[in-house]
Amino acid sequence: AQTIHLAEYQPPSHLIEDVSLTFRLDPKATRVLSEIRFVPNPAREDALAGKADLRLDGVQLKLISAAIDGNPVDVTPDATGLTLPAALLPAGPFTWEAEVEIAPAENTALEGLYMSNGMYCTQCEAEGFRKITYYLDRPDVMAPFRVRIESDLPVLLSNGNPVAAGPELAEWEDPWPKPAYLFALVAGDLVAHIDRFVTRSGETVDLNVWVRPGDEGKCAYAMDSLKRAMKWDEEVYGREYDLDIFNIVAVDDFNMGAMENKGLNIFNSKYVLASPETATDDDFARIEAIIAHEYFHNWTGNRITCRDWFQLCLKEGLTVFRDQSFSGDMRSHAVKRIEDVLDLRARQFREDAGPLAHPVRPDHYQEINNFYTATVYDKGAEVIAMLKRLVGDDAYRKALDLYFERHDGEAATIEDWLKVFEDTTGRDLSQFKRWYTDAGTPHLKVTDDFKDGSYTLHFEQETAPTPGQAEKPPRVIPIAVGLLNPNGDEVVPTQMLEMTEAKQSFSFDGLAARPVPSILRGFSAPVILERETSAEERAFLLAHDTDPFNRWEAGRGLAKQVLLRMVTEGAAPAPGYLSGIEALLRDNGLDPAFRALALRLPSEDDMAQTLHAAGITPDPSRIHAARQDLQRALASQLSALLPALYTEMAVPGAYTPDAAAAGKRALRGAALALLTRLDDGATAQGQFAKADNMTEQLGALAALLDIGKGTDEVTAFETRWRADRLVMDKWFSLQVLYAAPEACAATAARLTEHPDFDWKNPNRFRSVLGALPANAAGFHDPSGASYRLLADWIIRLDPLNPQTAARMSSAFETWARYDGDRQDLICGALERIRQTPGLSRDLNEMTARMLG
Ligand code: B3K
Ligand code: ZN
Repeated sequence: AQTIHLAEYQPPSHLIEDVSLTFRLDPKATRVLSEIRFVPNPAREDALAGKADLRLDGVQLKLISAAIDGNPVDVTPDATGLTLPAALLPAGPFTWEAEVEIAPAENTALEGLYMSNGMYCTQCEAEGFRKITYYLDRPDVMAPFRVRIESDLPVLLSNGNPVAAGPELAEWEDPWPKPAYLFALVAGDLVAHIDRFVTRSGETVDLNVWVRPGDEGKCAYAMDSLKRAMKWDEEVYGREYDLDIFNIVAVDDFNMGAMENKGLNIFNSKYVLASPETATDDDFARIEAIIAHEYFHNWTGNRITCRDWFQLCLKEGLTVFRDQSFSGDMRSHAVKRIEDVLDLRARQFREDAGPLAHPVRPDHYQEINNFYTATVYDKGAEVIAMLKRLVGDDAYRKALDLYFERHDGEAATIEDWLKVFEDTTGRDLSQFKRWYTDAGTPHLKVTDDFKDGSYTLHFEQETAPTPGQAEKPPRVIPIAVGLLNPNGDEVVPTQMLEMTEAKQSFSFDGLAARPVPSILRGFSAPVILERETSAEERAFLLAHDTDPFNRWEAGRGLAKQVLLRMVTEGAAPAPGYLSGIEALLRDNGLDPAFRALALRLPSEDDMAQTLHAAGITPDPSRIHAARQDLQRALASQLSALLPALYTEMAVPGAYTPDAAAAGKRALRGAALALLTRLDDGATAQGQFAKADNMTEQLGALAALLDIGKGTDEVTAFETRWRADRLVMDKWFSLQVLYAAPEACAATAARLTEHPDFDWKNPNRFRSVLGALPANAAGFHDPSGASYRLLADWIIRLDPLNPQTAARMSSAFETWARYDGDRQDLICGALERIRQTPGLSRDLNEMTARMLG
């Protein structure tokens, strides 16, 4: 396959002044009529001189007819598009008209125009529009669109504002120039949950959340989140909405979470539909975050878009950073930060440490869909958070104002983005830019000394080579540091140290005694901190640190130390850790959500990563056993406290999804998981039987499955929820997640035989085959059965849906961590995928990168 390079960027030969599309919808033979006004690009001399061919993208299209300025032209498309030779093109602007035929009902890749439960919908990012008609399908070509939809379906939607409607007809006009990847169309038998929003400047916007009949009762939270996001963007970023109407549509068959199409966001129904009975607290929080994320794209992504797909982090990193700030404002910044860092380490650090490592701004790809990654999204957000820490809040806001003013209506680059910060602050950001161009997670080694009242921290940064990048020059690292007195008081409040050298020291004078340092507060940079820290010092920080992130981090570090010694030396759980956690749990002044996080042990995959980084080959079965032992030790340490905590954290009254109630339920759920190990599941069985919300019902079921019980509850759950697709996804996934290691593959295989295992639905596919790698000991069972099962299913899915198949294959990215037998088994599975005839470009690239 062809590799595309950032360095080879060329402006398009032509620009587009406007686009008019007509859709005659039919499942097997939809006709798409396009009328596109092209002009030679003034930035391309060859085009101005009439010497540039016009190459249009087009994939799986049946060309019916084509004309230029009304004169029929005879062109022969190939597999990826068609070329209009320069000789055929008028000197100035001209109109291209084409009629093509496509078959949405046969589109299983869920890219382009496809059908889901009788409803038509689209997904065009990144390059799906070329499956709809011939076009310059690249983000730097922006145009206003007019769309006419002809269909007998009752609801017909597209981007922008509605301009005409008639029997079996609707017309939409989007005045804001946009790239084709933001195009959307929806047609179906849908009902709306409606509301309105008045913008800061007094414009009324109609808001609709469109769902299948029967789901109307599950839209309120999505709508409420949308209105809060709209208000927040006005208040915090000064950004108002810019159309008369904003539509959100929930679709059951969707490759990812959601899509920010202009004025017509399309969502995986999982991130829209919620009721207390069917959605957990985590579901509610994710809905709030994703609704906000897609809405925020209206400015960061749509009004200002990306010049090319290498700049993906320009919109994604920034929009993730914005949605994280929003959720923090809506809930708790401390808790949100811990959750985000947990996620970053679990997915992005893991990616950065393996064969799929790539820069936040990659410089080459074969299939762009393979680069919607934790690195581009989550590390992309971290880079912006660091930039904000370095320049300060006021300068950040000024830079953003300039960004919106300078680049509105444009397709921009990371260089443009950094330039607005350089222009507003006068800083030189050339070294900072390495965060965008260099892959890998820096390791930050710290030592310290104390002499004559002066305390010095010595830092050393080092980043291991990543694929294609051997040299890693030092980066700018903002290190937030505070110092505590041995009595627990803070002597030096948080300071932002700015490290720019490979080795650098910072001193603090006038101290009466040797302080205890609290380093990298708030996780001020996405690095791996390495410092020899005694268990006593961690316990001290767990008890006294004023920075909530580092307080949590101290407990985390202790837990890892304890687990590590349990795994490698068969040591008993250290009493210092157990009592430290107990003291924290007993502190009623602490947010329950925070306490719940402190009680959560590092995941098995996290421990495997930690062991590997320490030069020890991880054995997933031993990690699993040690983690189970530690849970039991925690349960017995806390045996006096747990029943009280469980009762105290009960939330009286009707369920509400707010952060305070959710935090109490989280702590109650964590207490239940431990209590279940003491009372043989009695409390969990009781909770399961009478829970009036999904958080408590699912929490009880998970607690039971984790101790090898819950058979009756699994059946009862299925009977009750069989008709609810989203709840059944949870049912499928929980059984795989909590299966005993040796039974995991068989459990997953059995579930794939279930009559409701509709493997063509990505949510259902992920609920079983995505849960398999999430059960670390089960996935890495020495028999290799899980590796084989996952590979079988990836091979089966690939011809239908390459995007989802390729994404699932990254479960194998950690093969190099493990022992020789497991390496052979994993690489064997990957090799088998790679050798499959007719493999997609997506999977071909993924397997090649993983196998090297
Ligand atoms: N921009 C979309 C992701 C598109 C993925 C294409 N493979 C959702 C988002 O990040 O908001
Ligand atoms: Zn996004």
